[in-house]
Amino acid sequence: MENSRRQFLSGAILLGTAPLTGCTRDRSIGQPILGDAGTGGESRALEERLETLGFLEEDRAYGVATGAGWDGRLYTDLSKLEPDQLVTENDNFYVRTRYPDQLDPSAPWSLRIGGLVSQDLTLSVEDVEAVAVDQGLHLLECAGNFRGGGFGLMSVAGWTGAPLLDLARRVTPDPGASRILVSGFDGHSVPSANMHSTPGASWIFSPEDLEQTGAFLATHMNGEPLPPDHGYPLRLVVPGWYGCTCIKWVDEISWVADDVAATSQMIEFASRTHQTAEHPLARQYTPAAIDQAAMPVRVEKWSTASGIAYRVVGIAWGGARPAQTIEISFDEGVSFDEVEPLAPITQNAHWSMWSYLWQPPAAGTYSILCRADAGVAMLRLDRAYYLREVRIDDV
Ligand SMILES: Nc1nc2c(c(=O)[nH]1)N[C@H]1C(S)=C(S)[C@@H](COP(=O)(O)O)O[C@H]1N2
Ligand SMILES: [Mo]
Repeated sequence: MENSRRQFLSGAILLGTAPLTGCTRDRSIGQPILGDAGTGGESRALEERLETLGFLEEDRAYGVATGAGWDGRLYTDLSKLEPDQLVTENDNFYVRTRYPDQLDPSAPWSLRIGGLVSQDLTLSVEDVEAVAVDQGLHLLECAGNFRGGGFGLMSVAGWTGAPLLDLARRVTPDPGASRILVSGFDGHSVPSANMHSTPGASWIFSPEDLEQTGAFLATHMNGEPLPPDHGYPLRLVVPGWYGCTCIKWVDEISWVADDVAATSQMIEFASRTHQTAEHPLARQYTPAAIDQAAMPVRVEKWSTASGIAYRVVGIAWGGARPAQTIEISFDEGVSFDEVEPLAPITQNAHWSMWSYLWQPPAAGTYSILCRADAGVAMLRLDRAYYLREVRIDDV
């Protein structure tokens, strides 16, 4: 580390960036830093942005909804992210499963709260809206996010919603009822061409899961009513957990017994949520939480006084608390160097941005990998899940 740090520092001097004042190792990604070389210093050294390089083997059309039903998709273009533009607009927010053609958006909606309870309760959307509050920015990521799709099954929005646990507790559960099933409409006339075979979108949570994550039933997204494809009129958001738990078109909250069977959705997503097996019982599932993750979102090519330089811009997300450092590797993880945080945020409910000034030693194809500080849970980073490749022709 000492060695690569020195190399980085000499590289920074070569590029004429500002000295890395205040750049100590004990700050968090996303915390404000005085004298951050990622802003003023860089812009002085980097004269003109010549182009933005695409990543290899990523080939989607971004920002357009395609397909229908379960196979309907929209991939968000993450290359456009800026520290002051972290929120994804509604029509650019990723879609996994489009509005069910068997639903009628103008028909009245009812939410049934029942199961093992003394008496069921039915709420209207207006009843939920009456207790919905601003929930802040939260990231959603599909557990099946993948390289070919530019990892674009991931977006951030500002949400309004009602705490799920408060709604569930409007009824009185029976003594044996200790878990909560959230279920959504899942009827599509067109069957899925590929993996999705089992209809029924539902997930079972413990009250503690719902409490700790602050899970809420969303009514609005970025200040607008939920768009049809995003679960209109009610959808679950489980902050910090994979999208497969964030049931759309929610019509039922049900108290269930502790030994209840896992739902087909939980079994279908068992490997993608990193379960050790397709467990038969709901209580055997570990939280479908997103570990600390990080990846580049674009590689910019710049001219400088002394030639060509590259600026890698990336994001960090997931994890229970902000990582202290994010490091980047261009040699299949042999050596790593620390990136510079770009924008201050105070929490890690969504992504934060970083940048890295890069002088590739030679033309060629480079794989880019990231990691966080040792001791942080980062299962997908450990597995090189977010590997991206870039081709450099000019150094
Ligand atoms: N009813 C229903 N809810 C669902 C799904 C579904 O197929 N049906 N897909 C889930 C998955 S896998 C993901 S990643 C998120 C996607 O939410 P979005 O399309 O609003 O981004 O919705 C979840 N909720
Ligand atoms: Mo997903």
